[in-house]
Amino acid sequence: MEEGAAAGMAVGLVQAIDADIGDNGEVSYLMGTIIQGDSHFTVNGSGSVILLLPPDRESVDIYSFTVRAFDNGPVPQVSITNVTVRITDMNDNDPQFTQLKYTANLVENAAADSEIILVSALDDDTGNNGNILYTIIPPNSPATQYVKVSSTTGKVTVKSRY
Ligand SMILES: [Ca+2]
Ligand SMILES: [Ca+2]
Ligand SMILES: [Ca+2]
Repeated sequence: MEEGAAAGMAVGLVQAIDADIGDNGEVSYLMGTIIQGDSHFTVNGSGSVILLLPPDRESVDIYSFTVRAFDNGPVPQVSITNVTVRITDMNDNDPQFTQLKYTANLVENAAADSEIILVSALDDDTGNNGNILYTIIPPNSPATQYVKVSSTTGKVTVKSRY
């Protein structure tokens, strides 16, 4: 399931089969113990796994817990199963530069492609959601006559000799 899902949502159904008839075969469910993660989920009597709190993948990306199935017989028979919920990423984090401000010195007449500075940003999301591209803004700013930035590495270099 994706992070950002609303609390109260049913994310799955656990079902056990009991071959007995009548009360002896009527199955109910209870939340068991948490193996991994915390109490973001519960299970109702009919076996629906319910989300209690919106998950944050950057905090916890896998939840694992047991669910108990028991019949309605005078001496209930019990069975336990493991449930694992994997949280997939939503793009809910902005990239953050590792410094608020970068300062560089450059000798005059520096050759084209000389490195001026390396800027770097981090993004807590995964995959494309955390993939960072660098660009100079606004794209037509006077600086772009003289400097360029590698969109993938953040390396700022001299575009043409000053
Ligand atoms: Ca998040
Ligand atoms: Ca995320
Ligand atoms: Ca992001």
